[in-house]
Amino acid sequence: MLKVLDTTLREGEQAPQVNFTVDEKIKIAKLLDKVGVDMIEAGDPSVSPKVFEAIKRISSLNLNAEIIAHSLATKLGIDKAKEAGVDRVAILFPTSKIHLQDKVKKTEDEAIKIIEEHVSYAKGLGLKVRFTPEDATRTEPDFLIKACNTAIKAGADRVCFADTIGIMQPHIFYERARELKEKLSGCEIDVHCHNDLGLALANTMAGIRAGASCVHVTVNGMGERAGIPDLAETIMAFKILENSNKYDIKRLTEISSYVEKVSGFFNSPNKTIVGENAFSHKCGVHTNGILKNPNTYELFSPEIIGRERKIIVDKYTGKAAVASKLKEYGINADDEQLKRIVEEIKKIGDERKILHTADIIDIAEQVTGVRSNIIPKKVNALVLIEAKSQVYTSSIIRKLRNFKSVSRLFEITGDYDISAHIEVNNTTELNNLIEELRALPGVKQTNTKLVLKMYENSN
Ligand code: HCA
Ligand code: CU
Repeated sequence: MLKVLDTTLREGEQAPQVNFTVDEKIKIAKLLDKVGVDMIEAGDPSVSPKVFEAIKRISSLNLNAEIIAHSLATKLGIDKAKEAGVDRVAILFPTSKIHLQDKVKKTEDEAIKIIEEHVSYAKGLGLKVRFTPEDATRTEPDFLIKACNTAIKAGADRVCFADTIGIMQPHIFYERARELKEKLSGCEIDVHCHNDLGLALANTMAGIRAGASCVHVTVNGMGERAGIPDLAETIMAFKILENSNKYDIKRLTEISSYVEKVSGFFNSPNKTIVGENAFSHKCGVHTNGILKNPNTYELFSPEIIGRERKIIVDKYTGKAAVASKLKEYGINADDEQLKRIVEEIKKIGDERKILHTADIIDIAEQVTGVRSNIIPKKVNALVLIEAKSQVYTSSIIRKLRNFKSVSRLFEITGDYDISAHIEVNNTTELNNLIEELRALPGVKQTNTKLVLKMYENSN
């Protein structure tokens, strides 16, 4: 059975500027467990006392997932993993010529001895062991097999085929992983693919085809450099392409947002599955199709992961989408009026960038001659935020950028440091959001101004 290993707390925290608190790590581990991931790589306990503490506390939570500590091939590191109470230690030692010669300055024979010694040591402490030959994809195949077999003989029951610098492409990765699977008879293989050329998930899928039984991911794809496959996209690829229904896909957005919020590492709008635009349709040709049958342009329905499809109205939009938007606002327009409304919308789109709901309503009122008493469906507010004196305003800004309902942020002078423009669906949501903003680390106090009317300057 295919397994997912999430390493947000180890590889993910290796992303620039990402540092989780112990409590945040515990919450992430619990959320991952609810998604149903099979293994959680909770960190390398030798990195710092807090990393150690987090691993120890996560190990004691009795989650369903197997808890793993990462470690270099040192007895001290392995002892710490044992002390942290994990189920398994993942021992890392490089095997490629460049890493052996230029980084750790060891010969191949010395490497074999180190691997043998440390895997048996960990096994002797009663830990399950995964061996990761670092830079495996650049390792000469015969030596890779030799190093892995050494680890297996010494007690490792999993080895990880790591594409440490993201150099692979699917057909080559498939062949290499298959060779490994065949020659390491019986041993389970993990794949850990870096995204330096954007091929991490493609290589990962090829690895599965080749017989790997566990794939490494992080929430939002965080990690060193360009990171590794994203948890949500990997699980959805399993579901859609491999028919795997093992994981709770409704929780993918929740965990992605939480990790965005506490890491300050935010997703681009076009990010697969969890990105703001992942289910938006804009061009008239597309929206026309979508409104008739969503399968025309959707691989799967956003509802299955608890998201909503969005129809964007602007100069690319055709009559069908505008008519459906007007219907949403309770506005009636006949065919001729609809044509004129679309023309006006196109004009605005050509003049400036973003078309707001108020613009569409305004145009519809002018064209139909009927004044609609439309109360804006959304609640807008300006939240003024004061930062604690020892905190950088920019670090709060970074966190605020991850709240989907925060549309604009200003650093300001005066009694407050930040002004955040927020748009939510109702006052309950507003209340919840303000509570969340107040609870953000570094925020001293907030002051909220409700927006009654909003005007956009057209020049
Ligand atoms: C690292 C190396 C690693 C290890 C992968 C693994 C890699 O950053 O410490 O243990 O499976 O990419 O080689 O992440
Ligand atoms: Cu890595």
